[in-house]
Amino acid sequence: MTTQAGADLEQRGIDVIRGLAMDGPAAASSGHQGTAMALAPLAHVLYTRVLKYDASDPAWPDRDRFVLSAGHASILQYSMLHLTGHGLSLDDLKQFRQWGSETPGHPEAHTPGVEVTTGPLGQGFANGVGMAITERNLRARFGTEVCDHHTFVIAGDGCLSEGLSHEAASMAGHLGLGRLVVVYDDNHITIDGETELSLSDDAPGRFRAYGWDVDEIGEVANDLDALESALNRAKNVEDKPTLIVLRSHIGYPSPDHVDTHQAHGLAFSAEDIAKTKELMGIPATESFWVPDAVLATYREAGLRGSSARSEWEERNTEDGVATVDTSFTDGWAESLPVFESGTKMATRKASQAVLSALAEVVPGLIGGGADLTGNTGTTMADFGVQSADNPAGRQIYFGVREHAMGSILVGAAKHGGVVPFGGTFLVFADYMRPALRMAAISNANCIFVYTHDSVGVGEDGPTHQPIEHVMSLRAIPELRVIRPADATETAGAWKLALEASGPSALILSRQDLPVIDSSSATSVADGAYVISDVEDPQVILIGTGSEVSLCLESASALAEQGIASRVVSMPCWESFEDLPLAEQDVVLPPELPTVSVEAGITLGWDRHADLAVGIDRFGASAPGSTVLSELGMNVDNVVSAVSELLTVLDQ
Ligand SMILES: Cc1ncc(C[n+]2csc(CCOP(=O)(O)OP(=O)(O)O)c2C)c(N)n1
Ligand SMILES: [Mg+2]
Repeated sequence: MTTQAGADLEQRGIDVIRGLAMDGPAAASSGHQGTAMALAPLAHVLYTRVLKYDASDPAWPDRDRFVLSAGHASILQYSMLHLTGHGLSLDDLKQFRQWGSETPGHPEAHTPGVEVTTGPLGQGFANGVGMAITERNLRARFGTEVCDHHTFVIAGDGCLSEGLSHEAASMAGHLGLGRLVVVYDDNHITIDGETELSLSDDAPGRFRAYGWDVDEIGEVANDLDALESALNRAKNVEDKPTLIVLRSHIGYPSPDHVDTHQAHGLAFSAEDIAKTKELMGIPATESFWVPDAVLATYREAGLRGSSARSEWEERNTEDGVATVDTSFTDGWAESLPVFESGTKMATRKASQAVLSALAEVVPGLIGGGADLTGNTGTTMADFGVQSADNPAGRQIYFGVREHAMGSILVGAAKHGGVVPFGGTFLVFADYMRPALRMAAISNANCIFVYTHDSVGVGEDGPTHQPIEHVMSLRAIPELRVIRPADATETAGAWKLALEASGPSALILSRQDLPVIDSSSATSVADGAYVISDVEDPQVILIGTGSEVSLCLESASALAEQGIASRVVSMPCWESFEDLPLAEQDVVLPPELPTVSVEAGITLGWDRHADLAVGIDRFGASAPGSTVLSELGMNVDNVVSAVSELLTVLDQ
């Protein structure tokens, strides 16, 4: 039973959160108080009555996951992390949105207690689906002794409007994904104004049709017990995800701005803030007011999971080290396959062979394709298909949902305990680009498998032939883009992706490529290496992927003309550029002219090459080898480009 004094203290806590929700944005002269204020009771209930966590160890693997998909309301999450003792100080709150602070504008995964980086609407929703898939999968495979928790998401009108949430909701419904609880903050307001300007979905009906459990709890945004019972009921739904539809009032209890779109993000004036605080009965002109009694109750709540955590640790660690590694087994890299030189194999096929060889020894690998599973070599034949009936299945059929696949991988990676991968055609990386960016920003260890990597795709034509894609992926900071030259380098690419931190994109061919004598799996980690050399090279040909063998052929043709050339395979710009300059110079001595050859746009190649041979137009429908050759990916064209460059340099 909650006593009156207890109830008063809880209400005071909520007032404090609402005060902080106004003070943070006011101090920064930017930020979003409206939803943070309205949802203060929900956050209070989550952190004091529902979530399983131990603030003294925000990384405890078996904690409940909480995702603020409506990331603009970050001040709400920061306030809770401060109050519950996750390590954010009151000074951190005062530094809201300032350079170098732990309280950036939108939640970033590096802040302790923030599970995923959110802000682009819909991402957190889909990340939550990825987390819930992962939790259920690990629970089914390793038991509740190891993994036994829930995923909670707060999503707003914006999140539910984005196509991404539709994809992810459809997938979660299909999978009967229990223990995923999404609270829909149904406040009828977005930035432009009332939702009726642009949105008239029947969201509950839509989610029911997706196969969700839907609970329309209505006008209870300030009713702590109603919120608690809805969350606890939803938490116990094991066979479906739950959408709790909560009618809230943005900006509540501001006397002037409640239910207005101005409450969303227009900073309240000092007067607005004072009036609102007065109404709540807290010091009207004191900023960042947190009385000791309030702090003490939240700090106590912050330890609510501490005994569960220590029991978990007793079961699952020895001398502080985890006894079960759900991701890797010792010596896994010894299982990487070796490919016979002289044979021919598409790198997508080689990638499938690598995945098949690693699946047993890298138990963390879970994933599949977006309805192109066989085509992209992302089959895990012997490990079961993920479904409501078989949550232990490691093969995930993502369906034709590239964007959700990307964000689910990010959620899975940030959940931890798995190494998620997902495949589609390279050209469709565009459909999931926002997720790639989020993977990179949040350093998520996921592997994106992109096949059919050039106009070599052939007959499907220009809509299916990537042109600008490889370079545009390289433009994303912190994303490792690896385009192996052959099967051997493909094994090296997987090793690099699995050992490195952060996301990797593997760029693989549809067409067969020769397995090159001198290619090296280990050198992939260096990003670029000399794959064929001569005594005194006059020029260096730099190739990636399928164009490395073209460079080798071109080097032979150049030799016949008396031009001595070195060939460098450059599977990964990012790794190469991480090498000290002196080591880069050994591969590409600055005094030697360089020509790059890549079946994609030339934009950007001036970084490493004096002349770029590439394809700066859309492709065409014809057999792949024809399109490649017609668009300049042939020995004659490379040889004449080199001759031209050497002539110019001679003048
Ligand atoms: C993908 C994306 N598009 C646009 C925005 C800019 N934006 C931030 S919040 C918001 C809409 C807010 O509506 P809602 O989700 O209902 O949040 P509320 O105003 O109710 O807090 C928009 C458009 C964004 N963050 N992400
Ligand atoms: Mg809204």
